[in-house]
Amino acid sequence: MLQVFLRNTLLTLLLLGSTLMPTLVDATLAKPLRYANFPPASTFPSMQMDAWIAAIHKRTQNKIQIQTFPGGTLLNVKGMLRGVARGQADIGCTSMLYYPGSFPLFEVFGLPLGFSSSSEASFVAWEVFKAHKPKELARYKVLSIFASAPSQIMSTKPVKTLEDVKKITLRASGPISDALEAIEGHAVSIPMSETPEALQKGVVDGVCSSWDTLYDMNYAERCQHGLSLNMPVYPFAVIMNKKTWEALPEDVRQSIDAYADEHVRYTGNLVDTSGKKALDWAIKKHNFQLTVSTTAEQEQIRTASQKLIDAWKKKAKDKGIDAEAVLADIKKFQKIYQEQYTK
Ligand code: DTR
Repeated sequence: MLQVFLRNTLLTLLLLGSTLMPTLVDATLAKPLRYANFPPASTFPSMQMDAWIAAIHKRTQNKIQIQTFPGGTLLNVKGMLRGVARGQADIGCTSMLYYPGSFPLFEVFGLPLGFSSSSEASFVAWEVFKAHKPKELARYKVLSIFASAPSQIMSTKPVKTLEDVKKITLRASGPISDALEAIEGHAVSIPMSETPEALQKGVVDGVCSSWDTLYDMNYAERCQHGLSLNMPVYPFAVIMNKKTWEALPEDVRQSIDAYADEHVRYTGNLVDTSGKKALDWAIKKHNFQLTVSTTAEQEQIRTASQKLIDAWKKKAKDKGIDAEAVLADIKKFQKIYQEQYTK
């Protein structure tokens, strides 16, 4: 009798277990993760977000669901870092140069280091992240690091030379504002998401950013003049709340990590292709007047902003960062990139 009872109980438990277990496991995944982004859906930071999600869905057979919030609809630039750390969003994407002092190592990417494309800068920034694991990002799970293409000038007023740059006020951010000031330009630090309003109100005459924004942010409509100066890039980080990361099943975490390198390449390529298309489109559709700076002008910028590299070294060392090692690694990874990806 007792045996029959025990056997039935065991069977019932096993049955219950097999039906309930997946439900319990799935419950942790049933709620979609919230991915916050600051610029509009039409821009590359939001496009890379959609591509990342599609890749992760495919690799995990839709084991996790992710809901997107572009255009600051969940967190804006100001709230992004704290919002992800506190779990208001599970994932967030932002540019590290928007928070002066918060990313002392990654500020190096806003310096004139001679990056020629987003693909190159993104590769190097991601490798530097993996090699140095900077303290400034330790409170998050870092899903990706990439960078914009070199920054150029787009202006409502004619701008053909470095002398013209001195006569206008440009929107930039962090070290890129400093680089403009080093050549006696006037910069106001404003995040990309707030730039259309600043342009519209005439707070700035133009924008210092990469060409993709001519189309994606529709700057070509207002800015009919451009000067290619190949100024520094803006580094980005995609960060995840640590608790969210730790609660994900091991196989999902592995799939996410396994895709990371490929995503950096994907994003670099996306930015470079969008930049070229945007420039062509602006010239054809809006009669965008492009001046290509001379080598002498580019050299002048590099010399003027050399002191910014020295200032960064000092600040970084004060924060315990091995600045020389970081700069040496940047050179090393630039070389690796040139050898592996441009031949
Ligand atoms: N250049 C940085 C980054 C950037 C380039 N394109 C976009 C589009 C949307 C947001 C940021 C960016 C900047 O100017 O902020």
